[in-house]
Amino acid sequence: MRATLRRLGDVIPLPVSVRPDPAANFHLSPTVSVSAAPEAADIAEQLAQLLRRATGHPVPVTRDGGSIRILLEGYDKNEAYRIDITAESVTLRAGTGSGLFAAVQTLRQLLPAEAAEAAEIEVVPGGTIEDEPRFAYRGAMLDLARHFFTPAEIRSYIDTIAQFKINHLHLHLTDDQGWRLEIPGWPRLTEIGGAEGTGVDGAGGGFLTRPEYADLVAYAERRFVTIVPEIDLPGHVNAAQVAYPELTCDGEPVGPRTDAEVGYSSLCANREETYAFVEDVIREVAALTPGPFLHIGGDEAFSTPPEDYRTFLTRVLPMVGKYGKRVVGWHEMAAVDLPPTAVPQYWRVEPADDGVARAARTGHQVIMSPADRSYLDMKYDKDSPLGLDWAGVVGVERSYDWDPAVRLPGVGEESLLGVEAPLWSETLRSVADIEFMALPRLLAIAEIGWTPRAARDWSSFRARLAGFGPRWTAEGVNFHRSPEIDWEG
Ligand code: NGO
Repeated sequence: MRATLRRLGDVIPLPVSVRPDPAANFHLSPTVSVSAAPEAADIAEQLAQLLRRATGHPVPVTRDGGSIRILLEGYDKNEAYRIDITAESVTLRAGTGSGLFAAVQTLRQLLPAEAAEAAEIEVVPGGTIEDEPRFAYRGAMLDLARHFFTPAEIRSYIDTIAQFKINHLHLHLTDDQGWRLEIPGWPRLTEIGGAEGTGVDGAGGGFLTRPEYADLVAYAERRFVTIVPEIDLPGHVNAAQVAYPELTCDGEPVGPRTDAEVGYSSLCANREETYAFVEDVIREVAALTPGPFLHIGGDEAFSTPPEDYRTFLTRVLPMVGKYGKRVVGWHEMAAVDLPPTAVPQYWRVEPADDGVARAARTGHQVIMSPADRSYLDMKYDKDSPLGLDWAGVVGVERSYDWDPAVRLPGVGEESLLGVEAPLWSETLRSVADIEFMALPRLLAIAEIGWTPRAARDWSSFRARLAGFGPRWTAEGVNFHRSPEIDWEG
């Protein structure tokens, strides 16, 4: 690999302010060390591990006096941080753990990719970075229903997204093909809905036990990622109805499905059994989830008559609040009057009068995930071996060159909670497949969510992205070598 000194601004997402000082490069000597107060000790250890891997040096962690210092002070704004790099020291400063974690992710990108490179360049570029996010919510979504990914595979995706300051992982846990989270009192959901062969084309199978889910939440929390669980209702419920035929309107059994059709299944809005089931599920998922959000789906309920859809949501939306969570739902949910804190997630390609702008006018915050820009499961081009193309093909420039605050009339900057990049798994089977679809487009969505609009520019992004080629190659990451990028190395 060709070793080149990184420039201070070679970071994705691009920081708000970058002031290089080439006379002040910091030397990664064998005695490099990290210090932090006890409250930031875990972040210090995470940084030390990155440094050990990047340099091969021992990198001890101490309470104070390290050549790299982590200070929990100043910048009381959530996730804001500052990094000062001089010839003598590196200082990371933030008023919150999330800010310090963000600072570590920035510094990580300025380190050599591996020890062999470190032996050649030996320095981190000097200067000062000051930074804070544009949006509070920067999300990625993984579909566990169409293809189940194991806890280890999900952890790997958490590691990937956290590097780019994505701070929410939305898990699509249930759909027509499978049910992927254990729910007390409803064992057949996962015994049947998580059995071998429950996935598109019968691939895979599996589900998360409650301890496994709790471990994932904790793993994500250590990386300042909040898990957002989704139980898709009232449509996309065939797996639940296979397990419990009493959840259909006529009580007749239905067969398992491994095709990728949508819109054929629905819970029955006029049966009390429906609400007993939904309340059990929402209560259990809320109890397992420390984060503030619970996603109830609401999309593509084509076989739920509109009146029943309203009846259903009017009963179910308050349940989420009752168990202490803020409800998120796909934009179809905005057809009904929403509780004040409810968050519609917009995934449409063409604007339509679907209530999202009306919700924004009445003070609701919106998550933007337009499929033609932010869906990581769309093909890159017509020859992509994986992915779908119903929203068109989405190359890297297309995923980067749009702005969420002007996407939908009536939904401006102040109405946005943030952006999310969903990854649906109809065509995916492995971590290598996830990486291939997410990298590099996830970085485009990450930068849209973090960097101020005025500072963003495709040619700058394209040039910074090129530098990840050698890094990902060294790490064995299966990224898509998009022809729009002049990959280095
Ligand atoms: C749609 C649909 C999903 C599909 C996905 C594939 C939403 C919100 N519902 O997005 O069921 O898996 O497209 O791209």
